[in-house]
Amino acid sequence: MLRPIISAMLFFLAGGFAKAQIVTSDPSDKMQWFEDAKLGIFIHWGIYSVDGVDESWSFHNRKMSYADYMKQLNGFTAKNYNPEAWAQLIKSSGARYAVITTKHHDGIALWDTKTNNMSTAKLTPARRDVITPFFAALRREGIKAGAYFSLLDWSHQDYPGFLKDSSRYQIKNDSARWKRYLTFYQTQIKELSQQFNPDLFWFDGDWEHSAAEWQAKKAREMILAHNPNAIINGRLAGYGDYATPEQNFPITRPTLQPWELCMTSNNNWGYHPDDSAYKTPYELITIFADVISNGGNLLFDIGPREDGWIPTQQVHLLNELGKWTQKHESAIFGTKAGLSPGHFYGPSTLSKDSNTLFLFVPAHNTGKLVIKGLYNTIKSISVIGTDQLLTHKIVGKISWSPVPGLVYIDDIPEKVTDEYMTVLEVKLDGAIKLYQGKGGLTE
Ligand code: JFZ
Repeated sequence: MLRPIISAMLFFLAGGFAKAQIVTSDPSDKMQWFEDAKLGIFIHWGIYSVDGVDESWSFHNRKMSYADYMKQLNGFTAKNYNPEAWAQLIKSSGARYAVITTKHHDGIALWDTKTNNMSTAKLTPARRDVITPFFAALRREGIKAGAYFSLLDWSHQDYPGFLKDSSRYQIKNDSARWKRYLTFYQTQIKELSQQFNPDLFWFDGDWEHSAAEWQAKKAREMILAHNPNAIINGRLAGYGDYATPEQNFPITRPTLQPWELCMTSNNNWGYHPDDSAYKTPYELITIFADVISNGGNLLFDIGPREDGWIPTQQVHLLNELGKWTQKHESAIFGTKAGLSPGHFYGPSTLSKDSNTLFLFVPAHNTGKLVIKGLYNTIKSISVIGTDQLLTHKIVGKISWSPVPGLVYIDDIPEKVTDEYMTVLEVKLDGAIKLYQGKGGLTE
């Protein structure tokens, strides 16, 4: 996916796996806030929240007619929209950034674009740009503000794609028409840059064309010319700054760092009142722990209703997540990827200096926790959010062998376990040193 970037990358080892650095004029530390942030909130808001249908895909997939889909314009009111309350909810979840759909594949902009009249400002009863007040509220709360933008626009007359298995035209047969589309979308990106100066551009919909067709390199350069610190996600046809698996949790640790998993709260991105398949707070928190254990960020999605109301289950998820992230702040934010399963069967993170190891244990875990292959001496083990200390025992250490013994940690008393995940802080005598041999004398 990030192939053009990969070929232009320097690889160096950081914390045991490859870290990608793009050779451009980007400030070298521009990714730092993102890597430390760990948690972002994704917002899918658009006219699809009027009838609660699939965002853009419902007409594209011919589940409903384009005309019926567009009738939703008349129902988008934003009448209870409270951007400050949204920002506070996001803040209370512990998230350090938010990404909102400024325009989905349906082509309806949520800001007052000058390129056409396809916007909430021009065609809906809301009659306004809903992005400006949200970005302002995020920034008041100290939250980084990201703009989701769909490169493809199924509503635009100069865009080749429209309904599934059909197209308006072929680029090769009408390059002038495609040129007009490129100018259109790039003008919209310029508007976003100039009006909102997003900390993060989250592109989507690149799959319908190649990097060359999209002029992806040019789009990247345009953004960075305006703000060299802007971060671009991995869906600009290879010209992004980080990788984005979606929904599907990677089984092996992504080699390309940083990375971000975006994930729905039920099984839909946008408001879908018929979808009650919500993740539980326990599922959300264990998934989040798994993501940060592997060095990634979680971009967790909510889908507000047309009036700006956020479904109760989503508010509940964010509140529960917030209680947990606040209690375990030191184990989450500003940490780096933890141990591989060979060393510990569960999620873990490491402090930046590698002197502290954080072990994440599912609620009401029974049975002994074991760390394998740890050379360091443990100074202390404590249960975060409590004053409980735990003892440990070194098992199977032969004095003349280089192989470290196994660390068996004492049971966590039930009374100090967390409802979702208990986190242990393991203080080491220095930077972590791991044995990764096969157990033999010479390895
Ligand atoms: C896209 C959109 O089509 C969808 O509506 C939503 O906005 C989501 C966040 O992004 O869907 C995708 C994009 C990329 C992949 C899968 C679905 N992918 O890379 O596998």
